Amino acid sequence: MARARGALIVLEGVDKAGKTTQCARLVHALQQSGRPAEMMRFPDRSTTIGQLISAYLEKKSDLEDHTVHLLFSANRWERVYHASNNRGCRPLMKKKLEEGITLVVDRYAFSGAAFTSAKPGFSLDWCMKPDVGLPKPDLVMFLQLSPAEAALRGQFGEERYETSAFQRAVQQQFEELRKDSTVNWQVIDASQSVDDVHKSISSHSLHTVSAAQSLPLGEL
Ligand code: DGP
Repeated sequence: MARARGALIVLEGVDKAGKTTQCARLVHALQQSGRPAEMMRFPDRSTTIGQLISAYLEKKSDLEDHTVHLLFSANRWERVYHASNNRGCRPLMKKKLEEGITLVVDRYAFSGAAFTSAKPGFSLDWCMKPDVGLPKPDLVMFLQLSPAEAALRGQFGEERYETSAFQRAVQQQFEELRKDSTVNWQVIDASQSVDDVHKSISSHSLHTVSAAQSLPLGEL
């Protein structure tokens, strides 16, 4: 009998919403309850494409906006399938899900669309196109935090995009994206304590992990 697949769970939100902390806590909680789980994050700066993105974000290089958008998307695609001619590479997203491992992903295609469409001259529709065909998350939790509250959590760093004005524009684009009812969005109030946010995220995730076992993995 085929093994039940793992769930694809994504956390999205503006910078400082607590995504990385919550992804790590969720993976730990799932593992503690006997459910195999691993964390992934995008951009994955460890690959060749990821290094180009990292240099761009750190403002060590400048790239044309369409070009960098496609690089972010390519960085997701390269982590989806196993590159069979690449010796020693790790089994990737699709294989892990098929092996029954739940993947908890820190940012995905929705960040891609929200961040690029926050720039002048980019439509959400165009921005989603390069990610069409990627595995569709079973659950996308949006950590809701106003840009004003995010700013109180500390200064933005030196990376590109880390300004309050740009983050406000990103937030608006996420609001548009959340209108897509074909995606299982859940909004989580990220202004609560870390423990309360975790409880909320865990409860949505446990439900999703069980439900995903009997559902085929969709495509964006
Ligand atoms: P992080 O490593 O999670 O701090 O993300 C790095 C920055 O890159 C953050 O400001 C969000 C932004 N970002 C993440 N994914 C994408 C994407 O696909 N496209 C664009 N343009 N920006 C992205």
